[in-house]
Parts: sequence; C-alpha cells; structure tokens
Amino acid sequence: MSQFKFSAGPWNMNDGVEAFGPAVREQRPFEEIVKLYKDLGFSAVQFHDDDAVPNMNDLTTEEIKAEARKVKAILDKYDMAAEFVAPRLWMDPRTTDGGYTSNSAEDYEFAMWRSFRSIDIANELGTNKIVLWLAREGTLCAESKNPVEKIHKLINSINAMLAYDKNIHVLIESKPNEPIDRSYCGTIGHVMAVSAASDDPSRVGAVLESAHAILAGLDPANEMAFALAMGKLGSVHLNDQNGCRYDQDKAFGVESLRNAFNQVKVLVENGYGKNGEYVGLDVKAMRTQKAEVAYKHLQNSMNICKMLEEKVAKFDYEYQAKCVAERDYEALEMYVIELLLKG
Ligand code: XUL
Ligand code: MN
Repeated sequence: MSQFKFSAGPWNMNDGVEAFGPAVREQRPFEEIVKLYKDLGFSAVQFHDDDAVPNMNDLTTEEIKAEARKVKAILDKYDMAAEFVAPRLWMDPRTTDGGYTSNSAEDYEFAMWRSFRSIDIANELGTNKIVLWLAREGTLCAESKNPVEKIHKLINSINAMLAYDKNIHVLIESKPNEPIDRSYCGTIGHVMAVSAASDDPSRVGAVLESAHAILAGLDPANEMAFALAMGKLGSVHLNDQNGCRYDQDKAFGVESLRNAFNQVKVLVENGYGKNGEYVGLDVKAMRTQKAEVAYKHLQNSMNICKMLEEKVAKFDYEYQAKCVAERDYEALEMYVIELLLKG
C-alpha cells in the first residue's frame, strides 16, 4: 500500500509528435484520459491553463471561468482532484521571447494576463497551486537580455500573482535549458533564492523534476532534499533521463534505479505527502508505442515508485548506522545494491 497520492497531466498521454516527426497516435479526448487515470490509480490531474480551457485567448475572464467549471464537473464525475494549473507561456507567438522576461512590453502583459487567468482557472478547479515552468525565461542569445534586470522582473511577476490572490501558492519547476539555451532558474537553489526574495516566501516553493535535475548535472534526490530542508517542496515530477541530452521524460526508474530509490527514500523519510502534496509523474510514452498501450509508461512509473517504497520500508537503518560508525561505505553501498537486486 502506497503512502502517496499520484497525479499526471493530460500531456502525458502524448501523440508521439517530436522535432523530427509528426504524431503517430490519435490524441485521446480529455474525459477518456481522466477516466483512464482514475482506473490506473491516480488521484489528481495536473493542468496547463489551456489544457483546461483550450481556446482561452479568445474568451473573457467570465467565459474562461465558466469553461473551467465544466472541467471541474468532469473531475468530480470521476472523483479526481486538480493538482495545479501552469500557464503555458511557450507556444503562443507572444511568448517567442519568453513571458515574464520578454523584451516586449506587450508580450509581458500577455504573460501576466495568462498568469492571472491561470489563477482564476485554479480557483474554479479547486486547487491553490500554480506551477511555473519557466520555459523561455532566459536566452538563446546571451546578450539579448540584461540578466539582473530580468531576474528582478521575474520576482516582480511572481509578487503580482501573490497579490492577485492571497491564497495562491506559486511553485517554480526548475530546468537549466531547453527550449532555451540558458535559463534563469535552472536548479532548486535558484528557486529557493527567488522564493526568499519574493513578498511572501511561505507561498513560493518548488517542483523538482528528476530529468531536469539530471540535465543540470545534479542528483534529483539531493535537489528534493534541498527543497524539503527549506520546507518548500510543493510537488515533484518523477521521471528518468539517460544522461545530458534532450529532455526525455522516460518512465520513472527505468534508467537509474538507485537514483530512483533515493528519490523515493528522501520523500518517504521526510513525510512527503502529509500536507496534501502529490507525487506527480511527468513521463512520455515512447514514440514506438502503439496507441492502445501508450499508457504503460504511467502505469510502470507508478508501480516502480510503489516497489521502491517497499524497498525503502525494508531499508535497515541499524545496519546503515553500523556502516557509518565503521566508515565502511563500501559495505553500505553493497547492502543497497543487494536490497535492490535481491529483495
Ligand atoms: C517541461 C515540463 C513541463 C512542466 C509543466 O520540461 O516538464 O511539462 O512540467 O509545464
Ligand atoms: Mn515537468
């Protein structure tokens, strides 16, 4: 029995489109995805603003809220919660140069409009969490932006969101690059600094995605630990990644089992989930996967997480203490490998 509640986004049921080839599967309708997630054992759905209200740019605030209420009715039908809403500030032509750090004043206004509407949507869906994946907040051409000025602009944008709604929590999902070359908020350390500099640090936290930490050359479990130590790990995106290349969003644990074990271990040891946090998955089906079975990446990720929870429950802390006292870390390392391989 897992101590965690799991969530996933509709985009995790992907059609296989990538930079070098078109879609290879039909996109499943939203309600079918919610039902599938329920059947797979998920408790919540993660949203981009336009996952909830696809044509939101053409609608008034009241119309957006009314559309969001229809989505809430679908969630209620399947007894599913909404975990968070994330403004999608990377697809629209007005976000070509980013949103909060765009060089265009009009584009900045659009980014703030989307952010405030994301908060409105979150309220309708019954969540107070806004996730900012700062996709284009940084540069392709390093000299195109004044980094200090832009980092202040980012903090001011977050302050405006905190002021717009006194109940909202902003969670920044760090990522060092892709689609941009250099990002302003690449690691959990950056997120913690932005939080501390904000008007209400208690309402600004982090989402750690395993693959993003690996892309930054860091250990995902230690990144989680850093946010946990600050009391600011608001969500996680568990997945996996084969080294430093494009963002792969592989099923959790399929590349590096020991890394995955240590992520689950740090979450379990620190009571993650006790304040309502979800274990979010952000995983992508392989492009080769046939449509009927293009959900197994989610099922596998959840099952691997649960199996690793069982391993954590078996972890012998007395033996660990003995190894530490004797400074015999080779023995401790072998113990961990045997725990993972033998059971
Ligand atoms: C991008 C990524 C996003 C965010 C949500 O790398 O992980 O899916 O999690 O916008
Ligand atoms: Mn993610």
